[in-house]
Amino acid sequence: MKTRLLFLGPPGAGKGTQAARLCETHSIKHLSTGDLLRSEVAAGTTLGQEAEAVMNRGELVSDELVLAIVESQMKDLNGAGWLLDGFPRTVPQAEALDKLLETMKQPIDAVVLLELDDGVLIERLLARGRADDTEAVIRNRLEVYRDKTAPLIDFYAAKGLLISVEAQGSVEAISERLETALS
Ligand code: B4P
Repeated sequence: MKTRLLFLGPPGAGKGTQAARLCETHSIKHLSTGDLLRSEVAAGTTLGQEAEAVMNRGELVSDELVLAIVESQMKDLNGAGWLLDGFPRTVPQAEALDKLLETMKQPIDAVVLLELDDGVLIERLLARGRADDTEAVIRNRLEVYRDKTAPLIDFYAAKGLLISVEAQGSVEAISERLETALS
C-alpha cells in the first residue's frame, strides 16, 4: 500500500471525503490545507482573517501563507505515512514541497487525481452549501483550478507518480477504486 500521498482534483471531486476514509482505514496522517485554513478562519487569527475573504471569492490563498502552514504541520510527520489533501495547488507550491520532502528524505509514493465532470461537481458543491459554495464562486473556483492547479497533472505525470481515479458514483465505490489503485 502506498502511504505518502497527494490528492489532486477539481473542487468538489471528493478529495476531503475520500482522504478522510483512506486515512482512517490505514492510520495515515490526513493534512488538508482547506481544513487548516478554515480552522484559522474559525479561530479568528490574523492568518484566518487574511484567508477568509480570498476563500469566499473562490480564489487561492497566497502560496506564502499556505506554505507556512504546511511546513509547520509537516514537522510533526513521521514515517508512518501522510496524505496531503488539496496541497499543492500551484506549481510554486509543488516545487516548494519537493524541496521540503527532499530534506525530510520522504519521497512521494503516488499522486491521486480524482476526475469528475463539471456538472456533477457543481451539483455536489451546491448541495454542500459552504460559504464558498454559491454558483458564481464555484464557477470561479473551477476556472482557478484549470488555470493554476491543472498544470500539476503534467508536472506529476512527468515524474511517473500520477494515478487517475474516476470520482463518479457512490462514496463507497470510489473508496474501493482508490484502494485497488494504491495497493
Ligand atoms: P478544499 O477544502 O480543498 O475543498 P474542495 O476542493 O472544495 O473540496 P473537495 O474536493 O475536498 O470535496 P469534498 O470531499 O468536500 O478547498 C477550499 C478552498 O480553500 C479553496 O477554494 C482555496 O481558497 C483554499 N485552499 C485550500 N488549499 C489551498 C492551497 N493549497 N493553496 C491555496 N488555497 C487553498 O466533497 C464535496 C461535496 O461532495 C461534499 O458535500 C461531499 O459530501 C460530497 N461528496 C463527496 N463524494 C461524493 C460522492 N461520491 N457522491 C455524492 N456526493 C459526494
